[in-house]
Amino acid sequence: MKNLIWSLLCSVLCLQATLAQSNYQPTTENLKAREDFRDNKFGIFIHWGIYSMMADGEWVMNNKNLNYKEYAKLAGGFYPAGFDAKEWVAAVKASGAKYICFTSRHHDGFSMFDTNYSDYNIVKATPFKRDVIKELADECHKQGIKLHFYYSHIDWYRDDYVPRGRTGLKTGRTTTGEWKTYYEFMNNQLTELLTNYGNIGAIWFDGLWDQDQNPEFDWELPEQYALIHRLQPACLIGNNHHLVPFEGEDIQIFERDLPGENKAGYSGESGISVTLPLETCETMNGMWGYKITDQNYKSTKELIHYLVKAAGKNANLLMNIGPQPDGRFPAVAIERLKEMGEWMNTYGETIYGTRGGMVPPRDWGVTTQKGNKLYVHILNLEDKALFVPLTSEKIKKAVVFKDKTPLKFSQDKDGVVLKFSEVPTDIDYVVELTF
Ligand code: FHN
Repeated sequence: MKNLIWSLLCSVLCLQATLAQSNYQPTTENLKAREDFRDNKFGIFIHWGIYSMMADGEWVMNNKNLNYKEYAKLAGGFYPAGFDAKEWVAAVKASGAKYICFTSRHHDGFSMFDTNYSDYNIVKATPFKRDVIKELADECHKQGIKLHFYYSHIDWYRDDYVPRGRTGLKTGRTTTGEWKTYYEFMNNQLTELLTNYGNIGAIWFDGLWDQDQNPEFDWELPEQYALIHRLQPACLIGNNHHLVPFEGEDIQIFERDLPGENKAGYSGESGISVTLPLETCETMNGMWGYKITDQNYKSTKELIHYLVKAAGKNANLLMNIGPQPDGRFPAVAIERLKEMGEWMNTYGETIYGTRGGMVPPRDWGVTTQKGNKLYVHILNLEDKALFVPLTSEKIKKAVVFKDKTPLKFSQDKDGVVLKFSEVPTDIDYVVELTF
């Protein structure tokens, strides 16, 4: 039954979006931005809001059925004295990531920027009184990091997010308002976000799935998308609706899974776009927003493997950090960023600007490709030889990427065999093939 409702929802939503946006023609700037986005390969997601004070993730309001008026009191005590945009951006830059996607407003409805359309924001409702998005934007522009905004379509605080979806039902908010005012509110905020903070790389929507039991619901996305593209034609639109992209969207998003996989259960969509850039987001520990009890951080090796596997599937990795209530990144996160950056300093050439390689992912690893080079990323091999099923190109040269030492290989009609003097044990043993 659930599946039936879900497929019905998908059909209605896809139809709505397709009909109304069938004329979407991305501008030249937008097409260029898509390619730059693909080239960048690696971004950092930042989930930060007043929920960090509860130290139990960004869904705490819903999960603990917190009354919205009581929850709002967190704002009165929010003074993240350790927040320093310069330090954040420097730490991100050190990892080799090229962009940040920051939660401008999450499902709890609290705006992390100075907005004229709600006083429930970081400048007007907290003693901190600083527009962290302004500081972050200035610093990103200064340090050459692109800035993207996460924007929730859901609101567990306002009374005009109607009809109710399937979450935030016990926050005590009334539903006396009208969708029309909520829709205007969102568009006004999006206008602010795309007017007051310089060039923005992407708007990353989330929450459409909240209405999956209400398939008739019209989110009026086409007009919203048109507004964004009118304000900043190069700004990419992504929507984490867990469906194949709608017309008007510029990237396809996956959550906690590589394209084509669905271990986490958020990626049941029926296809992978062959034209749009792909991005998958993943947490560094197990939670998006700061959670004090979750110290279960993935190792640097696991994170590098995820990045490399994403690149091998032609996708970017958007890796998440949940800053602490004091405004600092957790120390472990900073350590991981640093170590990933060290790896990227050596191997970035095999990741940035590449596309998924002509040899599809295998159990042993993946390939990436740029120009006449194929990079064979060996992540998991217990042998001194590797068969690479590459038949379309004649290989002229094989070297170990890190020191360019020549590697023995043979090629016949079935593919290439690479021969090693020892079993490769590097985090990612990269072989560069020239064809
Ligand atoms: O509900 C959100 C969640 O809090 C987080 O923002 C993630 C990030 O992909 N998206 C939603 C769940 O799909």
